[in-house]
Amino acid sequence: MTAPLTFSPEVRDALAAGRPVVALESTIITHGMPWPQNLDMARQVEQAIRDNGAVPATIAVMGGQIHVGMDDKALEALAQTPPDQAMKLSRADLAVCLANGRTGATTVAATMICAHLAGIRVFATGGIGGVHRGAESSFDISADLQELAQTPVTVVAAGAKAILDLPKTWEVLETLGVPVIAYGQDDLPAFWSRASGIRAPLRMDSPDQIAAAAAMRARLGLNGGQLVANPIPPEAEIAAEVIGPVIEQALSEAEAQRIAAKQVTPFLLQRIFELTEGRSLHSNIALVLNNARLASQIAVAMTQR
Ligand code: PSU
Repeated sequence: MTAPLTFSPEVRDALAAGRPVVALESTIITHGMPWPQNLDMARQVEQAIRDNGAVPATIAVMGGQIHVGMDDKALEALAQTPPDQAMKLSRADLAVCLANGRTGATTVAATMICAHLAGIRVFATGGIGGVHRGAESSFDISADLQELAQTPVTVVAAGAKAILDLPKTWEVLETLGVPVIAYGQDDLPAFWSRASGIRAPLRMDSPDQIAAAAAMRARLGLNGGQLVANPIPPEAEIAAEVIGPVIEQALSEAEAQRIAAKQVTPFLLQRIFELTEGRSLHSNIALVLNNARLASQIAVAMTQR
């Protein structure tokens, strides 16, 4: 019995030939960004990966299959799917979605599982999920953290999303034994902003070093992945003093409206988009593209080892 994987011809050929492939998630398309900017982002990210010498593999669940690599028609259909018609899939519900033949968008956690099943070692996204603010009473902690602890995929993100409790998120990752690697700076990035004021536990400055560390984890038999925290490009960042009060406002609205569980992150991202008149989305797209470029370079370095 093998996993229900359907590869695009391009991804299948690249994997068979040992060429670099970068996985991409689909929740960012269905739940993270509005139409039509989501489709535009998905296309641009795939192009950025090609421009950097790798093959993009966008992952989503449709018709009882995990699709690894999607053609433009499928990508457009997914981008047009309303959030309430696509399941937001994590480890807990991936099998249910497949068994019931429903459409599902993969979060960081589910994309890591699917990438690993497909033999893909690198994955680019925007920002991982983490410990939500107020988690001491809500217990809301993203399954992305646990997945990083158990599935051997290198995830390139601009840190965790700044709507979260970042210090607690880094503490949990440390407890889980996940290497958190700031790329090219000492500070951990904070999604829309380059600096968080929190020093990263690890720092690396080249894709080769990151590829070498992944290979060494495998040699040591260590489970789990690595998180590469790549700061947003300077020209696209929103200063922490500017985005901070906006995040606070969105959070208090979420609380007043009793938004909970899987709805929290999409609600906050949408409200911050409205409150910044689109600026947060522009930054989000810029950081995803930046992560796609670095992930491609890491994938290339991995195949050259
Ligand atoms: N990066 C973005 N936007 C997003 C996400 C990542 O720039 O919407 C998605 C990822 O799929 C991640 C999810 O796994 O947000 C986190 O959701 P939650 O906080 O509910 O675990």
